[in-house]
Amino acid sequence: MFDNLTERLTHSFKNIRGQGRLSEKNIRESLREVKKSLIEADVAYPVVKEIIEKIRQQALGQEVMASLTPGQAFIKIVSHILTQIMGESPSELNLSTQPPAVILIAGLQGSGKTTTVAKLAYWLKEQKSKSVLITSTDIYRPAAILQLENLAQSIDVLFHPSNALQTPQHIAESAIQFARIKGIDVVIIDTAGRLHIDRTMMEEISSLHKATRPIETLFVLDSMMGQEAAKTAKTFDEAIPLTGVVLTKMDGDTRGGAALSVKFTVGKPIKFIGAGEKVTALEPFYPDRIASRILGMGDVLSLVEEVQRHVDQKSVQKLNKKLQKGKKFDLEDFLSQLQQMDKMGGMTQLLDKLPGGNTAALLSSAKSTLNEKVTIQMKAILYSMTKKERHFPDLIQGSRKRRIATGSGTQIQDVNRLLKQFNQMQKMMKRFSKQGNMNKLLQGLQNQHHH
Ligand SMILES: Nc1nc2c(ncn2[C@@H]2O[C@H](COP(=O)(O)OP(=O)(O)OP(=O)(O)O)[C@@H](O)[C@H]2O)c(=O)[nH]1
Ligand SMILES: [Mg+2]
Repeated sequence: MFDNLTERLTHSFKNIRGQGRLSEKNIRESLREVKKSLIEADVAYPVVKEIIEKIRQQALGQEVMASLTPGQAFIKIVSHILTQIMGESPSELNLSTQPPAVILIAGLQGSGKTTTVAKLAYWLKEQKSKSVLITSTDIYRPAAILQLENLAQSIDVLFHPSNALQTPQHIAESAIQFARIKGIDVVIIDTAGRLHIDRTMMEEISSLHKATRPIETLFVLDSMMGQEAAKTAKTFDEAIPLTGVVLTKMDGDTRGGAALSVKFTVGKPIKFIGAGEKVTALEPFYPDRIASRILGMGDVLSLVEEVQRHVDQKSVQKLNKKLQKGKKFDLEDFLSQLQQMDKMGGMTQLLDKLPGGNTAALLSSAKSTLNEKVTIQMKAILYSMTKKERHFPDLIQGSRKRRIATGSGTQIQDVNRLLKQFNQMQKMMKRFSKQGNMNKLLQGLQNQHHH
């Protein structure tokens, strides 16, 4: 996410020289670079102009505090402006209405609507403890209704059945009625996608909107469409009043233009971002956090939250205690770490959020080795060991190695590689345990972020 933009921007800050004040002269080159990076990131041109103008206004004559370099002072301003352009404060989902609160999901074909319906239902159920009913009005694409039904089953939320002979309006109305009778908190309505915005599509969604009176009408946008995406949302908003945007496929978008363009172009806030195919890959959109992510400062807040949400605190404490007693981190602990990472929805997603600097460099080398396929292989190898071997890794030699490789369907080299990575990790753990514990590590990251 944002990789290219981050790299370019970080580079542009390095050029600011001099002391004391930011002046036209010492920011000129950087401003030009910022502008170029934004254009390359596919940010819509009017948005680029606005951002640059605002940065210039704020930067000129700005006193640089003694503890900061001019480059840092400039970053702070850029971060502030990027936050502003994406929406001053985070826009929460509004559900305050007589239940059921209806959420209508709209968007072009393949943008990720159906996936988003499931992600949102799961998020509401898990994070907001809401009862949720989902239903599909996509009577056009074969198997569209079944797709949502399967998703509903996988996340264990209620599904209101429908079929291709019913009208979208009828489906939606009966789902809402059912939810009202059963006292269900939220109804999410999936709709059919179209290749282009056309009259029929607009008329259908507009009458669906009138009939269901949703409190939230969310437009699902594929972020890989870049600034083109923002334009579609604008057209759509003219037909039915949108309350917000969900930006999907952020995991595949390295440019980041859509995130910066939507609010300014459409006038509607981004409420969520989707970054992956799994149902857990949805997060509320926090402009300030995204701005710092864009600027390579990482997103420590989301990281801490995510860690708290998913990491089994008990097992972390157990490991801390063990390490503090001077005991060694063994392969059994390694396995339980890998299992934890699974819960966190994959290593890569997590590492994306870490701030720059040494820690990030260290971890990004872990990132290249720890992609999900490798993790699966590692687990297979670990499961093929006996518990005793996991506790006493030194036992793993010659014939044992061969047995483990065969048992896990891997090669001896793979087993060796895992043992080598484990040794490195063991060293890292030793360092952490000397400093204190995992929480201290996180605190350290947080302080780094605030400075
Ligand atoms: N990588 C990634 N893929 C996603 C994301 N959201 C959705 N997808 C994928 O995009 C494809 C289309 O998703 P759907 O949810 O079926 O899209 P849709 O808008 O309902 O499509 P139609 O109903 O045909 O208009 C699927 O393969 C999804 O797995 C995301 O955030 N990241
Ligand atoms: Mg769909």
